[in-house]
Amino acid sequence: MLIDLRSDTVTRPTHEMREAMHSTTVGDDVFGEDPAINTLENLAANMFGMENALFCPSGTMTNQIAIKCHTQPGDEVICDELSHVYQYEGGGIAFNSGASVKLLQGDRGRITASLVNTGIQPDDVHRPVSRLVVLENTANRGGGSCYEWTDIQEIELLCRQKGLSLHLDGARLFNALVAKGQTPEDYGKTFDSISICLSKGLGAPVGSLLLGKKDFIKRARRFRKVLGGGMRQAGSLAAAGTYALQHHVSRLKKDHENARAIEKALLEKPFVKEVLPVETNIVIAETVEGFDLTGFIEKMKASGILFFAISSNRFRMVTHLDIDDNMMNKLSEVLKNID
Ligand code: TLP
Repeated sequence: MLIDLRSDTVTRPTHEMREAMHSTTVGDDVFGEDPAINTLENLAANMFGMENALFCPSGTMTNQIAIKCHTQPGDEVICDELSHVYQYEGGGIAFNSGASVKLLQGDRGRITASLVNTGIQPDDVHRPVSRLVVLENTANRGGGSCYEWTDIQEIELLCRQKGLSLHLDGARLFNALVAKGQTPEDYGKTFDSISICLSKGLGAPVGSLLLGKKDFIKRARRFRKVLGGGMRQAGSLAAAGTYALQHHVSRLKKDHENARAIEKALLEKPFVKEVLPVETNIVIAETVEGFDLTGFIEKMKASGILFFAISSNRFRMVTHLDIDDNMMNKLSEVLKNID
């Protein structure tokens, strides 16, 4: 039995999801003629009360297209220093948009209106032009931390006052909605654009959606083509995404329970100094000084348990659809016997 906690991206489509993929009708999406993709885009746009949606191959692409649409070269993007858009998208903000980045030191990947305010550049020819704020919810490197709704509202208000656009990297937004009891409609009313991933906690094999106003998505569709992301008969992938949105949202609470159980088990280990408070499906733990993290990861791997170090003294475990109770029991047994 392999227990793969490296990421929630590793899930494989369930039998029912494969059935949905198999039985769908497809067409050429670059011509706007794939019925399954049109269905998925409409479903997501309606869910969030937003005008339109665009199906893309990845969350990196939806984020990068959004940043491209919101900015001009020389503009500045404001985000937390741990943000995926800055840390893990290959320098795409510079590469694709020619924009610079103002990094803020938030709390576990989350920023506040007052922090954003400190990051806004004065109107001065020497400075880049502050143009866009990007939030990430849940915050991956914050250990799956979630925003309080009031904090988001304050940031939105500031953006409106200062003429900044507001984008959400919602790769794991559904985890946040389930954990916090928030609604997609509230997010749809608040953000100028939202990226959601179908291929993480929701368990689809591929795909992300970019949501926004009609004109915005029209421009986004053009950039998707420029980046080579126009996918033709990709309706089977979209059918998996539709199935995921319809059947895999409420079950995320099970992943959150499993993550909390892992947190509890890790806190009992003397080599664990700290676990970032677990709010959703990501567990990030810090080890005590001098601990052989590489050796620990190797030993766990030998017992069939996979996960990554994210720095010399921190590791990450992510729960998901393919982690069942048997695996959780085995993980707990293995952990008990390891020092
Ligand atoms: N995150 C992956 C890795 O890239 C780190 C993971 O295993 O967690 N936004 C956030 C917050 C993400 O965590 C990710 C993927 C993305 C965007 C990008 O999604 P994809 O992989 O579809 O490009």
